[in-house]
Amino acid sequence: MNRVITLGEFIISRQGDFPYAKGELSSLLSAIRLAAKVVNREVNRAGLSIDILGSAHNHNIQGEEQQKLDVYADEQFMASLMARGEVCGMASEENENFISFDTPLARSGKYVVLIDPLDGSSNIDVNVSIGTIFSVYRRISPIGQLASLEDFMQPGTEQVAAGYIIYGSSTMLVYSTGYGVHGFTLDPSIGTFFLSHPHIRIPELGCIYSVNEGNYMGFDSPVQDYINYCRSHDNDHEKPYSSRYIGSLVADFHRNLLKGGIYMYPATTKDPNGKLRLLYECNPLAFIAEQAGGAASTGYERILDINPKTLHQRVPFFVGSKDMVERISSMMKK
Ligand code: AHM
Ligand code: MG
Repeated sequence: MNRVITLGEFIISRQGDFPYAKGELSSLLSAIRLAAKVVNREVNRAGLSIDILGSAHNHNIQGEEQQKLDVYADEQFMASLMARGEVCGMASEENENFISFDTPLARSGKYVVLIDPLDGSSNIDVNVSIGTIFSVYRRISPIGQLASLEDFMQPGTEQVAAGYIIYGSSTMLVYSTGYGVHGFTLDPSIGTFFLSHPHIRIPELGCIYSVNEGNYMGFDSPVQDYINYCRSHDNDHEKPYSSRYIGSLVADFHRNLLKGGIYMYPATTKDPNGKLRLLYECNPLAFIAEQAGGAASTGYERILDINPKTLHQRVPFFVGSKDMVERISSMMKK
């Protein structure tokens, strides 16, 4: 009998990819899977529960208003990761500093996790898809000690795993451990993720561009030129590309990953480093994009090569189909 493989079965079947890991990475991914299901339950009933909808009346380190679900998701992922003992610390978009898990079990953990627990959360109240983005690194500090800043400040090339969960019309978990990209869809009736999108490959050339065009006047002229190229009949598609921008990074990225396209959050005169965070948003999605045959760049350098300077560093971000990212990068370098 043919049965679709579950995420749990898939993770176990791939343990051989990491002979050094002895199952710890599998356990870590299982912790993320569990927290994703808990967060998914709350996201799905967000409109029903006055306890969970709306603002938490706090601001995160970037001065942005936190939604109650941001805080809830952050706590769920942290609790789930802490319980397993594979992870010695976590850094989150929601917290100013990284958190070392100070238990004997966690001190012996080999990994750190960086996470945007609920990206696009300003969309929660209007029922638009949102997501979780995560990234896993091997620690640099000695096992047995508390996690230290250097564990979190590694270039994206050092990621051992990265992925995202999209809470959309269906909920999916998409991840890579450096051996291709695989997508799993949650069957909510039994609470199990099933392999629905094995070996995802992004088309090398797409015809979708995703950018907040309200910022057009503040973009550098090569970015404006590229947008005009996308809109013109004289592009490689010989008709205007489609403009699609949800304003929810995971949803925009996911669509472009499957259909082919480019997501852009460039520098603007107001925000010279763009809006998105290198460690929580750009690196994990760049890792997924490259693993699927795509590319990710600031326009001047490969995202994964950047040596981070601060935990909450922002960078301009162009990600998606390889030919499209290469085209805008070559226009910016001229
Ligand atoms: P967040 O991490 O505070 O949710 O912000 C990130 C979000 C992305 O999901 C989205 O692509 C972008 O911000 C939208 O920004 P803008 O409204 O400036 O277009
Ligand atoms: Mg975010």
